[in-house]
Amino acid sequence: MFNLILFGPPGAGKGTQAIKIAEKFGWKHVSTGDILRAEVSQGTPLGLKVKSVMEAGHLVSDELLIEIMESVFVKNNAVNGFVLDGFPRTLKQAQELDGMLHKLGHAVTMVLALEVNEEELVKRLLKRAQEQGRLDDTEDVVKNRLVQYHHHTKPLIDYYKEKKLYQEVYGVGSIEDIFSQLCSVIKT
Ligand code: B4P
Repeated sequence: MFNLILFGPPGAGKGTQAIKIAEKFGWKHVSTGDILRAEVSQGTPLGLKVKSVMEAGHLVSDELLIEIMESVFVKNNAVNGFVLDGFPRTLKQAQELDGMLHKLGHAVTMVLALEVNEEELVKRLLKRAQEQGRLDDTEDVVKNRLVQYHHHTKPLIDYYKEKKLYQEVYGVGSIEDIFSQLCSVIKT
């Protein structure tokens, strides 16, 4: 089973590229951001719990994310690959993911990071705010999401570099060009 983590700061294009990769390789796309947003819009108990956290641009607790991912793996035990988009985002989540996959007899296959400068990230997210009105795309919240990324998520680069799983692709340019670069480094 191919377990690809698509990694990068908010706005790097993870969601955009994850959908295309999952379609091309026939893998299951799992976006923890999408899962959480669906809970919020349906007003479930989980959604009510995480709404204000997400709107402030903070990370949802590791415990909740781990619970969500455990159920994703249970429900999708017949797939031949995963594209994980937005998970893991903390060291604790990364360690728990290793444990979950290990129990299933699997492991992370590769971590592909989209490298995008901060000016471009802010530009993209503010554009999306105008187009889609996502509540966590306002200027202050975007800044906070970037702070959270630097503080909690960026350290995962070293974690995966040590495991020799980490690879970077330049994430500025056309969506199609970036997609073909990503595909060229995915060796199935
Ligand atoms: P996510 O939904 O994962 O939000 P994100 O990091 O901003 O990534 P997204 O997928 O939206 O951006 P993308 O780069 O695709 O998370 C939202 C929130 O959920 C978090 O802040 C947190 O609160 C919570 N959460 C989720 N997972 C969590 C976890 N594991 N632990 C704790 N909390 C968690 O796209 C950005 C924009 O750029 C789009 O408009 C796109 O069209 C555009 N774009 C893409 N590629 C482009 C290109 N090449 N050129 C120009 N624009 C491009």
